[in-house]
Amino acid sequence: MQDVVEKVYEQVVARNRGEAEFHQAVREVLESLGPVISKHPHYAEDGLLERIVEPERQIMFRVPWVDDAGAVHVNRGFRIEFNSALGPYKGGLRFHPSVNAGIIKFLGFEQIFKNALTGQGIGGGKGGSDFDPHGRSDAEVMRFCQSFMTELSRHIGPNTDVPAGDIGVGGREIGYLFGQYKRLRNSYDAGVLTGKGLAWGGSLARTEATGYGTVLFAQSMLATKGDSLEGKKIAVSGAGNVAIYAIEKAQQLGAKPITFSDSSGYVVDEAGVDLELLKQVKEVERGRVADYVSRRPGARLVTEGRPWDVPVDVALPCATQNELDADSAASLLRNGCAVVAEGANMPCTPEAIEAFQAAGILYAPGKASNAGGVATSALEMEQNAGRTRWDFATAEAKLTGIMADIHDSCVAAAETYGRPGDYVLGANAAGFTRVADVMIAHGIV
Ligand code: NDP
Ligand code: 2IT
Repeated sequence: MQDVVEKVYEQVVARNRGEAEFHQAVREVLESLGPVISKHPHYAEDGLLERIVEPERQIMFRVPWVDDAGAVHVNRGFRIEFNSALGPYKGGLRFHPSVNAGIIKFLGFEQIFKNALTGQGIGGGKGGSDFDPHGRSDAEVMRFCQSFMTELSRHIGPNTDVPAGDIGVGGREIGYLFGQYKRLRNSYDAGVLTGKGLAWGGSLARTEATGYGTVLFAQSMLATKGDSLEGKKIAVSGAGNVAIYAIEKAQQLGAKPITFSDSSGYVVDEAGVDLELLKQVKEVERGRVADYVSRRPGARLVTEGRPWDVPVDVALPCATQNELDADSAASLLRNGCAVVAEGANMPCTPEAIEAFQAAGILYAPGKASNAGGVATSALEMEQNAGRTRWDFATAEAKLTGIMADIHDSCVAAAETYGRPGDYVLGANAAGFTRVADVMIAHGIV
């Protein structure tokens, strides 16, 4: 790392003790900025780097709620409003027991550059809670969401901060959150949340957008080599929103996804994933991956490890951070995997990324390849503001165009800064310069 960015990184570590994921996300961006700052030294002036790594505002709050048996639980809620240079803070809410300030900060930091890459008017933020929705009844989830929103509602608004879903937060949770927001504010601000139901302000294609976008990005990368996804075997991790729609788009493009996973293990289905069954098990029944295997002859469940030992051409990590490490990368490379596109946020460890780049395979960082979700959220905001609703084809065509533009701006930035084909440098440089230029225009704020 260059001296100037190294100093900023050291300050981040000293100031945010113990927040390993935040350090990791900052390091990855700052490491890319060396060539950018060498070419344009003004980006290191006026404390710009020091400002960009410091959230504009961090909110942490108590979330008390009562379970079905009458017992009181106290969770912790977070909203980190990281950067509003480009527009209202925008980013999801994650409900998972592993959530803490460092996790939300890493996600919020990534979101700044991801949102910038979309070319839309959205700043970066993230939030969530250490609440675990698994095994909770609808009524418990509703009471939790209502308590969470009772505090969050003071801080958000269609022009201020616009949350959406992430791990553990889908259509059901967004519904309960919106219901409580509307009640507290006495105002039908559809644009305050995205990922809404189609009957009350949601956008067609938002549910599909992240997974679809990730696969479209992989397809664009392959196209630079005169290749495509047609006939390729794919390993997908996760079995949630992103994984399911990555599988769907991959199948539409003639590829063959053969794995998926959740925290109980992974499934290998050499015949190709039965998507209708997977949706039934995960979206309708909220079941475990074992429920798929019990109904699908030929599929097997592996309860140890991750799907990266399965021989495939393409890997799409779509579960969570640091789920693909150096050993997994070595195993994918040994088996001839030539494309990795991140559907999750920061799923590959720095060592895994290094291995992919050293091997010269196509590797896309999540802030570029999974940006389709937030991009379609911004399209939802646009429809809400215009009190209109587009059909599926219109929304999907816009998503496809945005993903192609993100791909092309990563390629162009990687070339500008002297490392053609390096999507990490390309994504960080293109995202950073867009935010940085606007921060400079806004003065020292
Ligand atoms: P979901 O909650 O719908 O699904 C998450 C999936 O990943 C589940 O199968 C879950 O299994 C698994 N998973 C989560 N945490 C772990 C863990 N610690 N260990 C093993 N498995 C785990 O979330 P999404 O699909 O929305 O999100 C997946 C990833 O994509 C996240 O990194 C998220 O930040 C990212 N993302 C999401 C976007 C969106 O629009 N939803 C947009 C861009 C990125 P289990 O149920 O057993 O926990
Ligand atoms: O990580 C992400 O980009 C998301 N969870 C989606 C955020 C959004 O506001 O749609």
